Amino acid sequence: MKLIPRPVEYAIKEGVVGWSSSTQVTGDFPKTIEQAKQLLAQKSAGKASRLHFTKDDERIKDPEGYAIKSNKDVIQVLASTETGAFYALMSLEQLGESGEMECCFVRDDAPKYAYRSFQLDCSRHFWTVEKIKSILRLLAAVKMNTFHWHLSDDQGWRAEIKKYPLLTEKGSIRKKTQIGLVGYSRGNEPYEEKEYGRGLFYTQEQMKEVVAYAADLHIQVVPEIDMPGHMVAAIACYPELSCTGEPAEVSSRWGVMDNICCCGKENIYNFAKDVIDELCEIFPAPYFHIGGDEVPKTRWKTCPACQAKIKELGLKDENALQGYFNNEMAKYLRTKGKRMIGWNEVLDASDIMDTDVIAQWWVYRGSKTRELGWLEKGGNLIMSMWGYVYMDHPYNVRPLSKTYKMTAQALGIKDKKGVLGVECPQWCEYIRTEEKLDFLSFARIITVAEVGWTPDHKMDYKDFEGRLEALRSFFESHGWYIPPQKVYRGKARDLATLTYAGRWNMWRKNSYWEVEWTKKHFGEIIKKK
Ligand code: TNX
Repeated sequence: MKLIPRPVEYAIKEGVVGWSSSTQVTGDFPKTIEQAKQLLAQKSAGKASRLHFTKDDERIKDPEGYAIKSNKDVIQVLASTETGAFYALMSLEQLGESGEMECCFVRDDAPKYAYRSFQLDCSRHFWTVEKIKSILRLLAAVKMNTFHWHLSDDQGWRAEIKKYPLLTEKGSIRKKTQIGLVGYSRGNEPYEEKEYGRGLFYTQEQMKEVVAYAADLHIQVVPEIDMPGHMVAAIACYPELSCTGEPAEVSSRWGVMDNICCCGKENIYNFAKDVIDELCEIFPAPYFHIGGDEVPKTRWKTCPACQAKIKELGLKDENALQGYFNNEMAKYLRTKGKRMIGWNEVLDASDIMDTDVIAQWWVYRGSKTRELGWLEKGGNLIMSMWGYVYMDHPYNVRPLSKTYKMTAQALGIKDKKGVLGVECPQWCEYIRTEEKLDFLSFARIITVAEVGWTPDHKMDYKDFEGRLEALRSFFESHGWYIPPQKVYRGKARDLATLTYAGRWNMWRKNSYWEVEWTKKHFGEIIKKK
């Protein structure tokens, strides 16, 4: 079977049916019919056939679900929404690569999770609108429905905000860029001594363009403004956002910064609401990501304004102050019909956190009890564990097979009712070229797509690999290159036997090795095309 993600149920039938520019497209769902026509027009003429879409709410209950049934003359699609019809088209595109396809039966296919997402860090390194669009097209091909856009961080602010023009005039630029990890703990890591980021940001028009392009592919775009930590780029423009108010520079170094926003003063609350106001005009998705990760409380502990706020509100401690900030943001977003998402540090104050806040679980904070307890309380989670899905690490550290194992069960979740879905985040500190971005992202996106769609009992890694290889030429025909099997399989290594330093060392070595490898082999394949 040549299909990723693996459908709930699939059978090959006897005979073949045409899939070419000679295929006639008819039925319900005008938008998908138009897309089908465009897709088929790119193929050469072939055996006559018909692709027919029928709206059937009785049979297809899931709004993203669909069914396909074909014989040698007609491909029949059932769906209840344009999205379901579009996903049928995406399945057919994979099945019908060569101008015809085997007759088949896909019985009532539907996703395991409603939220299937990819995150791209556009702060540390900037990616063009064209690049983002080509990744969105891959997300659609594998039925992912969310693009989480990481638009701000310590090292660069990338979203135009009209009320705060400095954010992109100044906050997008850093003086130099850290290019290696060696010596980091001693503070003598290597840098490229070159300004980065002037003019590298998205205008509001460009963000709207991405949203519209994504919407055509049934993908929602969830913007993230990371707060109150990871905000040095904004603080460099508006120092009054910090506890001390002293001048700061956009960071050139990676990591977790002590200089965070002051949640004792009103400045950050007002700033955040203004930014949310402008972005909500651009992003219609019912979610907004406020980041909330890696917020060291060092400065809050000695900040008179933060301490006074803690007292005034009767809060337990600094974590509770972040909890208060999060709740304020969640409340404001609710007035705009949006639910707030935050990295799972938002649960550091889980006792006071509003339960409609969604926690994106990327790291164990002590134990799992807190996150599991959040689910029991009726809260929602998105599964995004770094040890399974992070894409900035080499395949030798994290083979695709490891990513494939990120099931609710593996994380100790008994009742997955509160699990909204899955996301694979791509962090781009050390990703400076599109080649490396492609090399590290495409194969893992495809893997996570199946993790988010296919029922756990139908998941089988060996079978997945077989389909990935069978679809290699399909993906490559779109420019989505997949590393060779021996690379994405990684080396069979037990990471648990390595020391922490040993792991980092391997990460470093393999990163260098992969960059070289990418240039040599991947670069050549791309050039040939
Ligand atoms: C942790 S994951 C971060 C990011 C880094 C990433 C590097 C998360 C919420 N925060 O700021 O880029 O590790 O892997």
